[in-house]
Amino acid sequence: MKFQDITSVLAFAGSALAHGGILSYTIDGKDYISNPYHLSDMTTNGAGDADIPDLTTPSIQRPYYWYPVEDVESSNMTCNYNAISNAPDFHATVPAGGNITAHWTSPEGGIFPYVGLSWRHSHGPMLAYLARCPGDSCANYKPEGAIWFKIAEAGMRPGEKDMTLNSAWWQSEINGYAGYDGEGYHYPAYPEGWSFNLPKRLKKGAYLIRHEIIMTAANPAQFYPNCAQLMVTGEGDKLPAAEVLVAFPGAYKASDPGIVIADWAMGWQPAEPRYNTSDYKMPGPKLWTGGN
Ligand SMILES: [Cu+2]
Repeated sequence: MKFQDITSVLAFAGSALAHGGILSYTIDGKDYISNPYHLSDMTTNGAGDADIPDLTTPSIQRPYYWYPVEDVESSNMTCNYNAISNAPDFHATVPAGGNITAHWTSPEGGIFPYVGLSWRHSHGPMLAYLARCPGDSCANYKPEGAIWFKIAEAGMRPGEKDMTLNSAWWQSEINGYAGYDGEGYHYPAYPEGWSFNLPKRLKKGAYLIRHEIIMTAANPAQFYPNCAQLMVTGEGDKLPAAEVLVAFPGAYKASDPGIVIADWAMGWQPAEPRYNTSDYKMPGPKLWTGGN
């Protein structure tokens, strides 16, 4: 079996099984546990002694479900299943310009141990948006309407010319996609995650941060939005103008070129020649750089 054949099989299995979300955040040097739904899925499927998060631990994260959103018009595009944090007033404090790192995991699907494994998808972008919460807190706030602005995105890696390859994507490289050494797949135990800094001059206040992975090796594409609560400090004075704000749902169409890149999907290689390109069009609005 050639390497390409092996990765094709893995991509196929992964598309069906390997869902997930953000397992933890590191924000301004401090770790925050996530808030996943459906731990019963994990225990009934035999998570055993795996290190399952304790959902009574206060989390900055809005709860999420392992399974993807597959309809860009779904209200679950906003913040996954749109529940309220188990600690509504809990925000991660971070100065404007401070660092945000998100660690993804794929704990579902019969691959053991569940917790602490790396993300299992590879193709497609990672994006991050902010929405300002009203008043001084995101507690119980339901984000609706055109309030989101994009602050970070990561698609294909520089120099990559074939978007059908796992290794062409930051999603794969950053999150520790499996390496195959001839005997088996080796997943890093705790990938370093996706890291970026907030805009340096972002106005202080309470924000929801919405990270998103889009898995494009399927049609429909799979969306994995995760939201968490931030309290931004500092003396920044910048916010984007209303015309660059987008809504979720609403920011994407299923037919957007960066979302449907699709028939080669599920690993049926060789891909059509049109996918041998570095020309990937990132979905959503332009990055907002006014706060830098
Ligand atoms: Cu999946």
